[in-house]
Amino acid sequence: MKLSVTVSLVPEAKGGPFVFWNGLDDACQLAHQLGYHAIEVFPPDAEHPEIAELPSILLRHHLKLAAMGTGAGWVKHKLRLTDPNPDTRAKAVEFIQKIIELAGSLNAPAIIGSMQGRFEAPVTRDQAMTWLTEALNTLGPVAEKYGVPLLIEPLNRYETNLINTVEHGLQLLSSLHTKNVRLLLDLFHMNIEEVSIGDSIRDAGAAVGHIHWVDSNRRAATLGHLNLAEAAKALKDIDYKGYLSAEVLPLPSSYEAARKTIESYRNLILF
Ligand code: LER
Ligand code: MN
Repeated sequence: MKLSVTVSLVPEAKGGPFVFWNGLDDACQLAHQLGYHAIEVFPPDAEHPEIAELPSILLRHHLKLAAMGTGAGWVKHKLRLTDPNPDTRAKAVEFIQKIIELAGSLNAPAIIGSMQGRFEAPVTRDQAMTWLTEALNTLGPVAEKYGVPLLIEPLNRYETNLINTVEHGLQLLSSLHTKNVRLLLDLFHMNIEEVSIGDSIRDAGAAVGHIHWVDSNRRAATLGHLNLAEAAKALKDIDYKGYLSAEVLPLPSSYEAARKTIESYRNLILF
């Protein structure tokens, strides 16, 4: 398993669970110094000027891109894949497609979390799931051209009423034409929604494409009350080889959150 840390370039997401907020160079410098293999970037959109420098900044700091988030499509631009308005849905697909292409050109997958949206009457769950399925069937093959999967993240019930659990995620994956979509499992959301984090990871098995390595209170691993040893064992049981990414609050500071995560990785994963 490899270790990644999150960087937000989106001021509107302030207060969100991202470790670094002071630009890509600052984040990469600290990430490399602490021993991370990669960063996960949350950009405002694919055309953001700082993003143009991402390849050279990664090279300079000997880091890879682990994944790229698409959540700014919702937070900043109010786009969602299950919006009742067809124009908004089309713009949401286009927004995500550009991030898939950008991340894909750096061999990394894009993440669909909050962009899955939520349904409200008169839209039914079936209707929203049809729209989500159509979008994933369009976007999965785009990622495939770059040899990377597309990631869909189950979120807790306060953030979506569509994909909340591994079970929902696996049902969704089995209903798709594309076979290029994998699950992003976020321990914070799993702690709220799953019966057993370890068993759910084992159920997901080869469908796991990425992990948000975070504690129960969304602070860095070991700063909450999750049984991280159980999660680590389950990831070893399924022979997971992907990234554990610290999508955590910058508490007590960005540096400490990043350092605590490295410590948990050394004690639980490399152990
Ligand atoms: C949101 O709660 C989250 O976990 C992010 O990874 C999704 O965009
Ligand atoms: Mn997450």
